[in-house]
Amino acid sequence: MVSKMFRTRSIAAGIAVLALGLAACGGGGDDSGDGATTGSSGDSGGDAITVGFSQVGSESGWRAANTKSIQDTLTAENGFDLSFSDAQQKQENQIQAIRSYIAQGVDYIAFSPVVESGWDGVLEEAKAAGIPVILTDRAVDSKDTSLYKTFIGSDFVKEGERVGEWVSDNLGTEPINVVELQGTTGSAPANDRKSGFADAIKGNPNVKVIASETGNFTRAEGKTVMEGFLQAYPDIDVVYAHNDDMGLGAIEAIEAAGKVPGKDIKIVSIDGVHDGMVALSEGKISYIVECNPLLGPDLAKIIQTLHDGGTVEPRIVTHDDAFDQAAAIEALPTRQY
Ligand code: GYE
Repeated sequence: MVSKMFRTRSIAAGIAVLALGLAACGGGGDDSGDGATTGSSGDSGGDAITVGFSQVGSESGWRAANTKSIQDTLTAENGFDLSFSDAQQKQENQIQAIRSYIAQGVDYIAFSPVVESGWDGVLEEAKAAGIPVILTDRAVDSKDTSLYKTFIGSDFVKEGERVGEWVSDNLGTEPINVVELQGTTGSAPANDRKSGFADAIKGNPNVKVIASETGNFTRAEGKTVMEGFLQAYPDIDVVYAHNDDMGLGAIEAIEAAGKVPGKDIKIVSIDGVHDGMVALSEGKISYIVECNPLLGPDLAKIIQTLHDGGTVEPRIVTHDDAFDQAAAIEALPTRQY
């Protein structure tokens, strides 16, 4: 269990001070939060480390797994007093939450920025208050990197590239029309997954992206955008969805239009959440590059390291796998999310 919880390989290299007293994390059991807008894991004794966490929202299966990982790890049992808030995909809600954590005087602030731009002001306020900030999952474009201690999360450009390479190698042996379902406009994963994919296919003239629109990382919007694509373009061969949920929405739209996902139109996506992996195992999705949402244990280690006076690398990249149908069938029984 413990080794699973700490499966992120690169973390060992990223953290200067190791051997942290977190072996018992994963005992979990604290289910404060559960979707509430704000919540604290409550009384955890005088010397608990107080952490304010501002989450993006609850837009996807990935996000649900990420929230659970954070809430299950930053528990009173593990020495933390967590205040958790859900910004419902709105930057102004995140800024407000961060300001309230500053006002409360928490020991640490962590957040997953919904978009990349527009954070300098509030990050400067946190810095002036002497509260270290940790970015989890998504990046900010602030030039002043002293505004945060580290950014832990996946390499989204690489994820897009891996999907693009797979499409180019496996489907681009003949001319194909691709439609792209982008993530939330202005978010790091949408920007990076788009550019990574575009880079990977640019050497193959067979692969053409004929339309690209945001589905905001949700199943419902992925479905609606795909319905529009199906009406506008009679000759779609491949859907590139920036996350599984939008791919699953696209499946619904394709089936409603009387076509067979995985045969008439192939789908490739990113995340590797349970429902996506099931669709992959059934052949409805053709390929998934994983994005690991289980950042809670690493976040706990980072905070504990800083708290003990240690230093952390400014960028910690998590490890992601990739799956085709056979790999999904094999992986599904033991997946944690
Ligand atoms: O891929 C998507 C979620 O930021 C990596 O956000 C995360 C993305 C994830 O909504 O499903």
